[in-house]
Formats: sequence, structure tokens, C-alpha cells
Amino acid sequence: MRISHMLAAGAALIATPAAAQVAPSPVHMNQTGFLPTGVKRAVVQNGSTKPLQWRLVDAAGRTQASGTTSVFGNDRWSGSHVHQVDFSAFGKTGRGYRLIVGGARSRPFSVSPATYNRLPYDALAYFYHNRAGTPILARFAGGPQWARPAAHLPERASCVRGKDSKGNVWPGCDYTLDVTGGWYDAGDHGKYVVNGGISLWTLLNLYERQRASGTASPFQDRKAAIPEAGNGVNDLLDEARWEMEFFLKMQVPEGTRLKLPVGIKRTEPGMKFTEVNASGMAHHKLASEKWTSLPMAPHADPGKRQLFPPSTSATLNLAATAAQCARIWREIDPAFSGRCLAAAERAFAAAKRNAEIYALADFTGSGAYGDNDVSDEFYWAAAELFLTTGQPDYEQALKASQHSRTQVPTEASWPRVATLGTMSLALLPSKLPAADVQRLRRTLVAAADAFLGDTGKVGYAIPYAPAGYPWGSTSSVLNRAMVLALAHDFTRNPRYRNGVIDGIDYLLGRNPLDRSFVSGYGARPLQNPHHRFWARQLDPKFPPPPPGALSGGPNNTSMTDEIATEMKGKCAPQMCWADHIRAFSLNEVAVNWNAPLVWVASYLDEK
Ligand code: 9MR
Repeated sequence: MRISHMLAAGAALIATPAAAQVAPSPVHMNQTGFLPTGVKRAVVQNGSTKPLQWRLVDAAGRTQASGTTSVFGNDRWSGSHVHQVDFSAFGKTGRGYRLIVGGARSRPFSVSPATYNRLPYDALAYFYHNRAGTPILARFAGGPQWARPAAHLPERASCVRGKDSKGNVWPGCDYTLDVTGGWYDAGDHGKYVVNGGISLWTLLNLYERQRASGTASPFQDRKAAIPEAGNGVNDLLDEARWEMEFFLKMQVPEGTRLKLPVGIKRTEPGMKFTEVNASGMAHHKLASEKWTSLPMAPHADPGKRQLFPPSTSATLNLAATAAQCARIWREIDPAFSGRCLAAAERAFAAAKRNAEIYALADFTGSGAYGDNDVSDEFYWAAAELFLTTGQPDYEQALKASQHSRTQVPTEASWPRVATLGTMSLALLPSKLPAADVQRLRRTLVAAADAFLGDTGKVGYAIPYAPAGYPWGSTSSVLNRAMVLALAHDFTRNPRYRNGVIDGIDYLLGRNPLDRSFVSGYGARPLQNPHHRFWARQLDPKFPPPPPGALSGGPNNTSMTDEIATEMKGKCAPQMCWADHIRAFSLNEVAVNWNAPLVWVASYLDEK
């Protein structure tokens, strides 16, 4: 803080390090420590082709464990020749341990059952910090630096109209909607139904999984610092409801006819618009007319905000999450549950009527979240609606879907959501025949096995070995970890829980950058995310990120910002990252990345 105050005087546009970062260590490991049980690994970069000796010493310097490294060799993901240290057998709780490998010494670390007792709360706090349409109060936000006035309150908008990037003239709509509330998506202030959907599902699924597995929720009322604490409802649900209420407002009013491109998958000049009954669909997003500049507190946003045309994918995101809402709030708040159920059923019917309306309105100022395969969204929504209602229509839609025959699912991501439906069906009681549930569980275990198969291929021993690292790669690791956790629930085989640990260890420091991708966690944490308000790197009047925000992480496949462009072609996949506010393709934060962090951190904190 003090450093940036000194450096930034009169130099607001020169990026200055927000705070000093400690020097890298040659021993790469989870910088927040280890749980007593489960896999414990470190990685060192060393050219030796022979194993190295390692010792684990306690705070007094006494050797507690020792062994030799496994020589992994050249690793294409880190671009280095690496050795792995496996000290899983050591499980003695304590602090101040160090690993000495060859000549290299680690930072002190702890082994403790409390390793993950803060992260679930800090990761969830991300969502409060990014609420739209409400003041963010110091007493909930963790300090006055994160407080800010209400922004986009109220938020009333009409549909985007006029020429898109290809000269198509969008007709707009003749109504405005009150779409106040929800979460900002990421470093920008757009509110997107598609990406909000997987995020909302993930938080609600955490609640449902903890109930299904008989685990006490860490988010019982008053556990989180949010205004709703004390209302008698689980705080995780309170946070999720903030987004759900916004989703309900994004639904197209009854009796609405709109001119939309039907069946067209790519924006092209001269697109044909066809009038359709759009009632019950969901608008794809609410976003600015132009990209706003950085830094910018949400309440200072000068821009015009617009509703974007409804899309089939957004409509099905609404159907799926509103179906979840309907069953979760059934007893907690029957009226809200009823609103959710009605919205979900209307949305599903609207999506069936308008099954090929893709997000094509190509205007600047916001993310596209375009997706021209909505078969997985249909499957997901049918699964959630079937679980909630037991209606045969939804079961038929489910069974007719190609996704019901997937043998080895992939990890979910915002455009690929079939696995979300499978996870819900495998987890929750339903009218599905027991044999079908068992089969779905086996497919998730098969996915988990495939992920574990990747661990052996990667120098840093993580269950993730894509040809290239995508935008938001940290969330791919976490979405895999969720499947691994369910595989552990279903089989009780510890190897799956170890896969979860390998994943989180990578995010918290066992990586070739020796960085933790989570703010406030680890010796070398994320400090300068791409975020308009957590923008201290650009202006000391703005705060740093609060603890618990996850960077999108290394990305060597779509390096589009000015920092990434410079690095392109010069970095191994896991090295294509920079802790810089301008590096939006490497270092943004987003709701769909923090949600699985909440899920996985809560899972690891279970006793
Ligand atoms: O997460 C999205 C990623 O999969 C896409 O490749 C990328 C480019 O379209 O957009 C990412 O989402 C961003 C969104 O478009 C706008 N808000 C910030 C999101 C995270 O970077």
C-alpha cells in the first residue's frame, strides 16, 4: 500500500506494482500449506537426470522425512526439466516445515486440518463485492477500501438497436425492463445470463451436494459477511438469490413478438430477421454501449446500458437455474420457489419454440458469450426441470438428448454445460430408475479417471493436460476438481480426492510461476487482476483485490490483450500469464471462475 502511494504520485497511468512481491522459491508447492491427509507434492526445476535427495525438516531443523525425487524430465506445459517430490506419507500437523531438495530450500509451510478454513468464505465474498444495484458496505466488504456507493440502481434498459459490426440493423424492442441487481460478470460491468448461469448453478450445486452427502453447510445463516446474514436462511443461498432475482427480471414479457435472426450461427452482412413469439425467453445480457475505461468504480459508469436480444442459450440457463431454485426454496420460501418454477417452465417452453436463436448481436462494449451448439443447454435444463418436477416431458427430452449417452463427460465450462446436468442427476434423488443413476455416476467416475490419467503426463502433476491452455484455465482445473470430488463421494476411493488436492495445489502455488492465482493467499498471490474497481495498480485511490479472488490464469490459445500479445509464442502454456491489470486475457477475474473455487475450497474444508 505505502509503496504504491509513493510511486504512483503523479503517475497514475504508469502501472506500478501494487505491493512488493516476495522472491520466487525454487521449490514449488501449495503456498498455503497442506491438509494432514492426502497427497502432498512439490516440484523443482532441475536439469539432473538422476533423482535428487530430499528432506523435510521441522521448525527446529530436525529431519522428519526424506526420500528421493522422481525425475519427470522435460515437461511441455511448464517448458522446464522437472523433478517431483512426493511426501504424502508425512501427515504430522505443524508449522514451520521446510523441504530441502538438492541444494534448494522451500519457504516454511504448515500441515493443518485448518488449511482451507478461510478460503470458502473469501471466495464467496467475491460475489458480494461484485453485486450490482446495492451499496457495498465496509462492514461486509472487509474494510472501507472496498466500500462503494450503489451503482446501476435502478437499472432499467431497453433493447440494443441499430447497426452491428456487419451492418445489420437490429430493430430493438418496444419495452424497457427493470433489471436491477445481479453480479457484474468480471472486470467489466456487464451482466450476462449465460455466464451467470453456470456460476449460479455451481453455488446452488454446492448447497445441494452438501445436503445430499450429509455434510454440514459451512454457510449456515450468519456465517458469511453479507447484509442478509441473520435472516434465517443459509448465506450461500442468500448470495445465489441475488443473481437469481436478476435472472427472473431478464425474462421476456408475455405476449412479446420480436424480430430475431433464426437459425443463423454467425453474424454476416444481410442477416434475415424473422418475427417470433419471444415470450419467456431470456435476454442474453445487459451491457454497456462501449467498453468503459479502467480504473472505474461501477457507480462512475457514464455509459448507456442496453438489453441484448434473447438467445436460446440464455433462455436455457434461466430454465436450468430457476428449476434448481424452485426445488431448493420449496420449503424455505414457497412464493419465491413458485416464481422460479413458473419462470423455468416458461423458459423451457420458449426455448423449444425458439430452439435456434444464437447470440449474434455483435456490438462492441461487452463480451459475446456466443455459443452455437445449444444441445448441451437443452440437456442441462431438461435435467434440472426433471429433478424438480418429475414430469415425463422433461425425462423424454433428457433421454432423447445425445448428451444422455455420453460415456466420458468433459469438465463443464460456460458454453459446455451437459456435465452440470449429469452431476445433478447423479447426485440428487429423482424418479430416474436407480440403474440410470448408477450409470450416470459411472460416467462421472470415468471422467474423473480420464482427468487422473492426465496427472502422469504433466510435470507439475495436475489432472489437466490440454493441448493448449484456454482463457480462464484455472476454472477448467476447478471444474475438473468438482467431478473428481463427486467421484470420491460415489466411490470413496482416495485417489479422486487426491486429484482435487493436486488441482488446488497448482492454483495455490505448485506451478512454474511459483504464484498463487488467488488474491490474499500464499506468499506470492495474485495482486493486479483485470478489474475496473480493484485497480490499485493504476491508481492508488482504488483498492487492491480483496482476498479470495481467482485469476483466469495462464492462457496460450487466445492471447488478445496488449500484455499477452507481447508474450505470444514465447511462453510454455503454464508460463503464459502476467499479474497485470491490462492483461485481461490472462488475469481477469470472473463469477464463473470464483464459483468453482467456492465449491472446491468448501469440499476440501469438510471434516
Ligand atoms: O470466459 C470467456 C472466455 O471463454 C472467452 O474466450 C473470452 C473471449 O470471448 O471471454 C471470456 O469472458 C469474458 C467476457 O466475454 C466479458 N467479461 C469478462 C469475461 C472473462 O474474461
